Amino acid sequence: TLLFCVKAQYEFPTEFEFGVATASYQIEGAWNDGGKGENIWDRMTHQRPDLIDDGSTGDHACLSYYKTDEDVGLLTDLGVDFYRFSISWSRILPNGHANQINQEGIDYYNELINRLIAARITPFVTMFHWDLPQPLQEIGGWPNPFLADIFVDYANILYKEFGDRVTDWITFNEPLVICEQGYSTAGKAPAYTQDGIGGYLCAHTLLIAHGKAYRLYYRDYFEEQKGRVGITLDSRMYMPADEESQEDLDATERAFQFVLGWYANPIFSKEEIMKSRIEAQSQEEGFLSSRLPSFTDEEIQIIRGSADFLGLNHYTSEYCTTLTGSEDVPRPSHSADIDAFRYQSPDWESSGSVWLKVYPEGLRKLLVWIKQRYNNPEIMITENGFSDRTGTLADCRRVNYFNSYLEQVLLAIHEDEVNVTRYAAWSFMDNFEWRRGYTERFGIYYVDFEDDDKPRTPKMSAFVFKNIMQTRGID
Ligand code: PNW
Repeated sequence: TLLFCVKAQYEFPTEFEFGVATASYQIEGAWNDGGKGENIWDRMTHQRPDLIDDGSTGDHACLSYYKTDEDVGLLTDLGVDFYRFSISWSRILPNGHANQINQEGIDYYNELINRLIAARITPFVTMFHWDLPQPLQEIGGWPNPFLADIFVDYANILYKEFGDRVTDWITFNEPLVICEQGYSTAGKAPAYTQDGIGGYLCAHTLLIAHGKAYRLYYRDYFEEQKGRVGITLDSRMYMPADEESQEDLDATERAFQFVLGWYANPIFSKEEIMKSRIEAQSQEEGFLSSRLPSFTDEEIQIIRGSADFLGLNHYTSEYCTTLTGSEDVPRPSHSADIDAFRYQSPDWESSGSVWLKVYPEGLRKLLVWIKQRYNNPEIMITENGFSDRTGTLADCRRVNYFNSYLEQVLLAIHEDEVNVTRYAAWSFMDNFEWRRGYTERFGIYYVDFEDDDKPRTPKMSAFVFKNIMQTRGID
């Protein structure tokens, strides 16, 4: 593959910060060590290896639980401003509840946080990146509204234990994936298939949990800790198949509203377009009330405005048009509620993941869309990255991906005046890619999973990323 020679005309502002991202279950390993309890990914990978492409588990993953020193050393070499990682709920609270705190888990994250700070790297902490304690699944998982308060108890412990040094918090990573894939389409643990119902109940609890965790911070911690709390949402850029077609424009709008708007509207705006559509669909389907639960006035007040920044995970884009009717869309379902046909251009470069096609301009367009629709919030790009299946160290295609997407970030900052302040590459290192196991690699460091010690080696993209951070430009 040839390297494009991109020389961007703009530079990243001095305050703009760079980092890399990971998630606990994807890298830590030590699944039953250090007093950790079982979570839903432990359970699913152990009981249903058929659901994982290579039948693998995150039991050992990158062994990051044992490599705090080494990993912070690599981050120091790389020269990142921050490190985005997630905390394993079951490592802190083995049974999910706050009655039993696992001190070894607290010690592990204290060590990581302290070493990061000593290396002048800001810890950027996600409270929940999909690894729900199994006992909380046994009581229904996120569709159970009581999980909101159980989550807030967990968040409280994190603020109390780590908040003197951690000032940048993300409550949830990608509620859309947690709810849609976890409870509706079986794409992620716990792999339930209550499409059109489970996902909406899950989202209802998550939004309340997020809002309450945010309010708790400002009630009990902000004065002393002076930090900020946000949420990370994932979205593709949605574009009309034909810009002249009102039907395609409407389909695009519905896709945005049901993916990004589902979570962003209650927090960042007052729009509530999903309500009327799901109400109407539900009625047609013979339900006695809407499949979308509604919030009380009090809950609306808690959720509205409950984020200091919008974390954005973005990888790829899609065109939208109307369904022809011949597609096999089940009812009820989130897809039928959206009522749009979404597809990717065959001209876009492919990757190691079927869903990930390269369209760099999509990132700039999405940033502008968010700026316009949500009143110019502070946006932190909390994930963006490219997969392959080989793990080659000469990862030119990943280098091209970062160069071209980051160039679009520069254009968004300088030409569109979008308030984007951080960028995190997904991922720091190759890791357990959920249902794809170890078959797809996103790392800028290669991990040899065949070797029991899981050694890391920088890929070309690590050197290029380091250069971008140092020079503040793309060359
Ligand atoms: C992210 N999309 O999810 C997850 O946060 C990571 O844990 C994961 O390893 C990474 O993707 C790579 O798969 C995504 O809509 C959610 O295109 C949504 C999208 C992509 C990735």
